[in-house]
Amino acid sequence: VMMVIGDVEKRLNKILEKEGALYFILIDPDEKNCIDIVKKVKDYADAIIMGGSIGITNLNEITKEIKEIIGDMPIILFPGNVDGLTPYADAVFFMSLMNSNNTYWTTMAPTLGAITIKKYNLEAIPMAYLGIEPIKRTAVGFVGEVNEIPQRKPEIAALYCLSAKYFGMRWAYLEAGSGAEFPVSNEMVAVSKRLSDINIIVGGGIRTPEVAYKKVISGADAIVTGTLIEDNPNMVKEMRDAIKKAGMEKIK
Ligand code: 1GP
Repeated sequence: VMMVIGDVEKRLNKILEKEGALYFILIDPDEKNCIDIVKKVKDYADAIIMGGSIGITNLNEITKEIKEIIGDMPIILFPGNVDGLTPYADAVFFMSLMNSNNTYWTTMAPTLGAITIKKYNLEAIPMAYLGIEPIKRTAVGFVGEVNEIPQRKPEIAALYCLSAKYFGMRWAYLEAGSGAEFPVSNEMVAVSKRLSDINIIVGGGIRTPEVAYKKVISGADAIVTGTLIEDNPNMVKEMRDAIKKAGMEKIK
């Protein structure tokens, strides 16, 4: 069996081995000042992930511009739909919203997008995208028709992560939704990591370095922040420091 792992994923795994945790900054290309945000945060993220659930304007131009600013830091697309692809990125999270009620989001959107990914020569990184309570109150929960996983049932998230692993996915994203009132619980992160041992990304509603620190200690391999950095780019260093501190404690 050939494992097709490209440069971006290899590089992320290398950082994980050395530093124990990754920090991804989510940039919404529809945000008016996204270029200014990238300029402020470029030295602190391990990758820029790019996407949004509603509307995408000028993705090619914006991605080109961001690439010029960040140099060799990877841009990984986090597409909200089949139109969230551009050849100017390095990679794409090839994802199934596994707990959507609509097969468009579990399999049809990725299937329709697949040929574009090939044409654009993007590295596809296989990822389970899992919608966790309170995601229904956020844009992605609404658009993605998510059958949200209750926070009180961490073992359900863990089972999805194990299923994802058996499907050959190397990453799972526990998503509470952008701007969520509260993030995915530490316990849910812990059991998901323990059962599946694939790379666990945690995002949605993470607003403080302390919270990020605990997610990593619990087992998160990568932390995503979007809203926090849009609102307050000056937090980026503190966030990175907390994530890396927890990562180092985890691997020593
Ligand atoms: C959304 O998990 C990300 O996909 C980021 O969420 O905007 O709440 O940081 P926030």
